[in-house]
Amino acid sequence: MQQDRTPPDWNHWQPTMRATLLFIHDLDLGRVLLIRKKRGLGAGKVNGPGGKLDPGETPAECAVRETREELGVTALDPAKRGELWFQFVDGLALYVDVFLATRWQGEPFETDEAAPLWTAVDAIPFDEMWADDRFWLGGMLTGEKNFTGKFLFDGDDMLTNEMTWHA
Ligand code: 6OG
Repeated sequence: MQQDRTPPDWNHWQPTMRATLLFIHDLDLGRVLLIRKKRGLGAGKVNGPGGKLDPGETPAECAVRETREELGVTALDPAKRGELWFQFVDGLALYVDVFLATRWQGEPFETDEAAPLWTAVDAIPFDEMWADDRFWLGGMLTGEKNFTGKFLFDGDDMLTNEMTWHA
């Protein structure tokens, strides 16, 4: 278990928890569906919908389920675009699969977990988001490449970052 502020040896890194994020990109209107998260890890922040994997479900199933639970919207074409490796100095090692969808059913509504925020792609409120998001969210929405991001966090503070983009 990691207890210090030196970056982990990513070659031998093992997650202790798996989760997902899903971003619905409305290509017609140039907007992305974000949330203001009301509870769980990152409560109060703006993020995409998502959450922890349930036993037996695939990451894509988790991403669709969480988006439906949090916003009442069903993503129809989720495609994996990236993965995020988060080591927290308190020991949490969180692996997150990131999905992008461009087709969906339903109008988002507020739930106990989240409030929907349709946001112009050129006006994403990075100051209200986890610090890693500015390293990959814009690039994912405006480019074709997939990404891997590896980050060391102390609570809300990002201590190190490593980004790779690949075809
Ligand atoms: P629940 O507590 O909702 O699952 N998450 C992060 N997302 C970003 N963009 N950056 C981080 O930096 C994050 N740490 C966690 C992944 C946790 C949710 O919070 C996201 C999941 O969707 C450290 O079950």
